[in-house]
Amino acid sequence: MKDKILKKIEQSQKIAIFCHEDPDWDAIGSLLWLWILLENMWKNISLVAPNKPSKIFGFLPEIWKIKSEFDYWNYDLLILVDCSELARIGQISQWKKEYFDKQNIVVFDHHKTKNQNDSRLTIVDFTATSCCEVIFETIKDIRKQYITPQIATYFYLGLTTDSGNFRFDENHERIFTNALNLIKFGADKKLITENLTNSKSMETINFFKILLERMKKDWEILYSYYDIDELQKYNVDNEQAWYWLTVIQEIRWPKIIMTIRKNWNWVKCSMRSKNTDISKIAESFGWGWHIHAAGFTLSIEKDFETTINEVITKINWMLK
Ligand SMILES: [Mn+2]
Repeated sequence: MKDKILKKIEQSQKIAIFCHEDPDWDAIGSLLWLWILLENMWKNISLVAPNKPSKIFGFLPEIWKIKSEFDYWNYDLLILVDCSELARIGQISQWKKEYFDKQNIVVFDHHKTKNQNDSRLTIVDFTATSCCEVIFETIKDIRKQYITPQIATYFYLGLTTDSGNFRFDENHERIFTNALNLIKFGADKKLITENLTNSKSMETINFFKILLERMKKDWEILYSYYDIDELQKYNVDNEQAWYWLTVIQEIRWPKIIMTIRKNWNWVKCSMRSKNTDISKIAESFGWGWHIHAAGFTLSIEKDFETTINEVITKINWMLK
């Protein structure tokens, strides 16, 4: 399959690459490495993220190449990274479902999905910590020559962030072997540490303070919430607001920590856990992902507060 997929990419001339909504580091790394590689092959490439990437990616020289619009032209190939389902690329796929039915689609992913589409060429390994790891393992033996230091840096980006800086309960031997190999390929670890870990803006910390003040404990769950309309006031975006979740993960007791975010008539819940399989909880809401990082979206029936209470009660009940 690896060789078949790589040949398909090599034989295509006009290619569009998509990642999921609210792109994270892994999604951005998975998009940009392909751009660097394919542009070197003189191909015609479009990079698409359903919404504008966060300011935190600003230090990456190629970030401006990622667009939030798609032209629906004739492409030889579409590639999905860090997601397998078209629903994850949001409005772009929902407006013109029939367009996507007719396209050749390749998928690189590490999320558990219910609706596997067999007509696509897919490499989905949900035991992998990141999509960057999936792509790196796909090419490292059979297309070694593709991995430039810049590309190795992008892979390292996905590897380190999706593993919570090598803290999560993953396959340690696999992830450290991949990290070491990426360093050998020239990955710039210093660039990533300086711009990713030690680079929070004061606005990010001020918003973090708001989320701390709202933080609530309900039996096994520790959570906080915000309305995306508030972000503008604090001059932060969703990815910066995410900082809350990374810090709170360091508290010992809760089984689950959760960020609850209101977007118009929708509530998006992102969960993290240490020893509890939360992918099953997310599945019960019709979504999924990983054992220790999962999420789901649901519509608001009454109001934001009622929805929060219903979600927390349901999850606590499932934990019993
Ligand atoms: Mn990922």
